[in-house]
Amino acid sequence: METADIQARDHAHYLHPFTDHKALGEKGVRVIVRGEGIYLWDSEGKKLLDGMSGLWCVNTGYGRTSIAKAVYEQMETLPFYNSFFNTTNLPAVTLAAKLAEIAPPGFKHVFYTGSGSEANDTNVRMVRRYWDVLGQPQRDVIISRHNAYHGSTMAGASLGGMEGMHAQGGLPIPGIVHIGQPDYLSAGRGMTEEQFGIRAASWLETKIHEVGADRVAAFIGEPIQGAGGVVIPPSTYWPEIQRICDKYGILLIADEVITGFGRTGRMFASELVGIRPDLITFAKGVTSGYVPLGGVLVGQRVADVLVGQGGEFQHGFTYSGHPVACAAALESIRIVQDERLVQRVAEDTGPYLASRFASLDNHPLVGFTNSCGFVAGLNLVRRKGATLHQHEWFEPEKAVGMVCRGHMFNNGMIMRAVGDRMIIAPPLVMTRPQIDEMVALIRHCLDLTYADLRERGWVKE
Ligand code: PXG
Repeated sequence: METADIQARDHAHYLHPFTDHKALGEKGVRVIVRGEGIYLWDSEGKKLLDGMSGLWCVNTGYGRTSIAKAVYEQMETLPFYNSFFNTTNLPAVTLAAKLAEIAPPGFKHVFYTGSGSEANDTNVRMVRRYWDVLGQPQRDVIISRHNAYHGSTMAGASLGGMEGMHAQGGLPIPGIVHIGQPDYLSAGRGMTEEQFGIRAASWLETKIHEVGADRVAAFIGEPIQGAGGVVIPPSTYWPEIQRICDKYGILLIADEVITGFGRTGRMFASELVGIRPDLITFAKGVTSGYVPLGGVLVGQRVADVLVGQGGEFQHGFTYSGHPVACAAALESIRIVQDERLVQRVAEDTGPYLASRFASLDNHPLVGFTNSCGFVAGLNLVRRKGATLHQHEWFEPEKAVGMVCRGHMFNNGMIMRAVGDRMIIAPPLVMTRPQIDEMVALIRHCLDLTYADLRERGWVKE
């Protein structure tokens, strides 16, 4: 089929996620047809370097025959059976034991879902069930953060702090409240990063008092915010959050849908930022995105109540513990372990990416760069000031990030724009020479963006 035909069919029938359907129809959709390693090809034969791992998920890279084989063989043997009525299946059990082995200490149980959103819905139901069983049903409020992303189901979108999502469909649902995000760039003026970390964590304690300490069930957060623009909190933030959760006895949920399975140079980022969560949300990288799978890792404290005290938790999905998805996960995790991808990101390619990415700091359009393992971001700046908080940023209406993203894509580089912050989360298999190639490509596209913005008269020299 010709690209134009595919585009016409797409527009006629396919409603895309988070998309202005009318506007996309006018532009024409891009068609991705093939992937290998860290590269993709579109229907016109154009090669693209995928700096976003699909959508933060293709951690082991494209074209893994062994995952395809594992999936094929499982489909032949047993394509599906449910886990509801006193039944289980081999891949689901094997994966559960594997997850218990690689999870932080104290995590022995898993509840499977089909996605990260469903996993966060599960969290809402599970923490409320936990407090019910303990005889404290009034503890039903979950505290989250503005600009968080926790999915797009009713509960996922409610936990998330995206204003645009809340505005459509009467969200958040009752019992979910939000505090500010630990974003030093937008809220840390006049403080050191460390001071700001403590300040941002103190908003949790303030909110607990506002809600009433005996009403708060849990706090949820991404160790590093992903969709919100790779917001890497100050090192003081998470330990202080942990201290506050402990002080009031509230459950801590780490949403590791993006940060799980090696992205930050640890198997789970909770270990990196110094927290001991009670529940961990996962999805995406668990299967390297080859087949949908998500779930909740359940720590000792919650398991003791849910499992230890008995009674039915009336929750689950047809595809909870899907044998094919679990087979894909087992093979993806095997690759991560056998190829020592987590260690590589921690000790070799992660630090290399950090230093190469930081070299973009001297570009006239770059006001700030930072990274953690295999996530990184840079902020486009209108005019640089002497310090971070003296930079002049672009007016949001100009959507300069989107202009930059266009130049990136047209020149074979996939980088995501969140406002005027350009972010990457490359496959964990990316090598040093590929990092050089990527950073050179990003610099070239920044040059093109700069020239474009100068022509429009949007940059100050
Ligand atoms: N939690 C986090 C932290 C996520 O990043 C979800 C939950 C939901 O997972 P599912 O599988 O239901 O999509 C996510 C998903 C973006 C983008 O624009 C990020 C996600 C999804 C779609 C777009 O960066 N993350």
